[in-house]
Amino acid sequence: MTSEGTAKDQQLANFRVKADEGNLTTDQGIRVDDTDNTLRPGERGPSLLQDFHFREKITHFDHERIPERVVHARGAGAYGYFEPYDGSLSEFTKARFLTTPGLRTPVFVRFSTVAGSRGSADTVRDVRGFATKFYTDEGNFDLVGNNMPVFFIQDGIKFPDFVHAVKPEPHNEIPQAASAHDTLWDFVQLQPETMHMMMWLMSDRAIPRSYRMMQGFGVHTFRFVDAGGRSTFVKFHWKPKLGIHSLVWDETQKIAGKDPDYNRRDLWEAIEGGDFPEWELGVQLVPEEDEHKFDFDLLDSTKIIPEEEVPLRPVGRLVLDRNPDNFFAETEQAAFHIANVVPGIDVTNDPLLQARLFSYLDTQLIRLGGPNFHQIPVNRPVAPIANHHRDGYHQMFIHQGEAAQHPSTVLGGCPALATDGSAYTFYPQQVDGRTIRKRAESFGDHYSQATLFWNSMSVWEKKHIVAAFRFELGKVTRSHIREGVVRNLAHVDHHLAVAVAEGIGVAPPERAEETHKRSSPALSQATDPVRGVATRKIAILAADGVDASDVMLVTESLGGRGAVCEVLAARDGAVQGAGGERVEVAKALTTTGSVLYDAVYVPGGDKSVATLGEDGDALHFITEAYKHGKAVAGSGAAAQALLERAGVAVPAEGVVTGDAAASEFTDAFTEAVASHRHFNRDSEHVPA
Ligand code: HDD
Repeated sequence: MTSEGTAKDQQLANFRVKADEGNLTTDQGIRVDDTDNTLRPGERGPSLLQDFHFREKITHFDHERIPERVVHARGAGAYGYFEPYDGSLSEFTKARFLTTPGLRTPVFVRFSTVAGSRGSADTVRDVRGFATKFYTDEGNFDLVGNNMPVFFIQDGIKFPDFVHAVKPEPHNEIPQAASAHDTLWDFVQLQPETMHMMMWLMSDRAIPRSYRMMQGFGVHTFRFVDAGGRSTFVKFHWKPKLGIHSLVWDETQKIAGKDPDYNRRDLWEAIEGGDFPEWELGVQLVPEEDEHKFDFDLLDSTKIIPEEEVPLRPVGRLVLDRNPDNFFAETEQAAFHIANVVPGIDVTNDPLLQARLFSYLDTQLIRLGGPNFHQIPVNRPVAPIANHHRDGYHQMFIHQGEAAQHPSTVLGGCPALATDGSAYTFYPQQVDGRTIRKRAESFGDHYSQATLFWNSMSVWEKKHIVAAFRFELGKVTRSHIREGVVRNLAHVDHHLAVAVAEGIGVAPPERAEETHKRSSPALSQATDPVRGVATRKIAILAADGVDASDVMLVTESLGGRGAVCEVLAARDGAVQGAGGERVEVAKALTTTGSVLYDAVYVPGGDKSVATLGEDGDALHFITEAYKHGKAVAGSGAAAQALLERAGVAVPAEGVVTGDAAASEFTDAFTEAVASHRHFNRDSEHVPA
């Protein structure tokens, strides 16, 4: 993609190095005429130490890796911009990038999984990171959030324990990128504060269909500060324009093998194709004086503020419109830090947040090899930098001047302190108390919001959650850990605890505990009103003799509404239509799978349908798509019979049959795809 010409793009342009021009040289600029043979005395002699090109090439290669992130190692990033809708937020914050209508602030966003190594699969059950660096004209603001609004622990001092628990076990480094093992669940049973987050992790939120289809949350309560110094508590939310959609657990495990880069590829291809992903930023605002009006503590990151209690206020939009030029230089070297705040935004006493204020800078120092990582192009602010920080590993700036200190007459008092009100000032919070290691009592309720989440789920969401608990705990080898988790679940919901216990060979809790009946509809993916076929992938199964006009009608109709239609056949190349037409094949069936598509269509053409009926890959493709709740369509009697042979119920929700030339058919198929999945149509087929 071409750059949008933001200040950040102009800055980055100075660092781009073209790989497709000039002569091959060493790092010293000396031209090289042979990079395939080491220097040696005689054709069969030993390699010589004086071969500087060979030594330099190998040395550089040996040093190519940097330590991967200790968490969130696996990720994908993109550039774009943020634009506020209007200036109305200036009542609460003086942050210019949030309050200047029409001001486009360049951003870099990195999405990630948490537990897996850098080379692990994208579609594992995990939290997703959603980290945004705003290159504002007042300095960088990093909103380092996740796709879930709460966290596992309340105090950051527990973070190493939690991460050690979820990472592969230390003796054999198994399992990779998976929470289904003893140490994680042992931590969970012993730390009931994890329960709310575990509900989110066992829900479909942990297996997003796409980074473009997931929410983001700042998680903590932050502060806004207005021009007059008044503070308001704020929670940040990102809502995806394409709706909040997830995969199916069975599907994710198969995708992990068929396309481990599934989410990364999806983001890359959408941006390359001009389908720029978009989110709306919303905020929940709580006046300072209302701090204690909730039945939970605003400083407790294991709690949400239900949207029904404090509605979301839309602020602006985030658009990602450019892929990085180089993964390592940009995405891998991107360094986020929760302490990167700009005037108008401040932190709170949330003990999880406070720990993060230390951890992120510390981790970048080891990961990026010294204190000058802010000079790496992706991390550089577009706001000017001027200070007396000097030297250090990888210093890229050539600082001029005969002094590096403040105060200094040699430098004439420069750089000058900002005394005109433009400097960052901390909110003058009153702090008083005795030094103590103690959690506030207001952090003591670990179950009510886990129950709230459970109560808010639709039937199919509840089924998926039960199935997830059963899967995860089914892999736990120690029975006392399984029992401990069920005991915790009994405080969340009796039916949930019983359903999980029954699946994992644990005695179900006998007595139902008293739990509340409140719910928050905004928590359910089933109530998400956003629907659409844009960028959805539709597989068209074909063989020689296919009705080419069916293929064309569906491709034009759904393609015209933004879907991506691909013809799949036994072999790559092309198939011949019933009328002799050439129908291009996008992929051979053996190189792909139903799990990589959102819907499947079988066009008419008796010979084509008969051939597909003989093809195990094609039949499996249809059966599996149906099992995963996807839209399935067929044109003509033969195609309908083929669907039925593959186990598809006709009629059923999300199953469309009929004449491709009829607008009712394409409209119904469009509607079925737009609904994302059809989990209600046949519970026997739904993996629950
Ligand atoms: Fe963290 C990375 C999000 C708690 C310590 N974290 C990291 C990233 C995200 C988050 C999205 C990846 C950024 C990127 O793409 O480079 N972390 C969160 C959220 C948390 C949270 C939403 C809770 C609300 N994190 C948290 C705690 C600690 C850390 C409590 C330590 C006390 N996180 C780190 C880290 C990482 C990191 C070790 C690893 C790599 C990095 O920072 O740059 O410093």
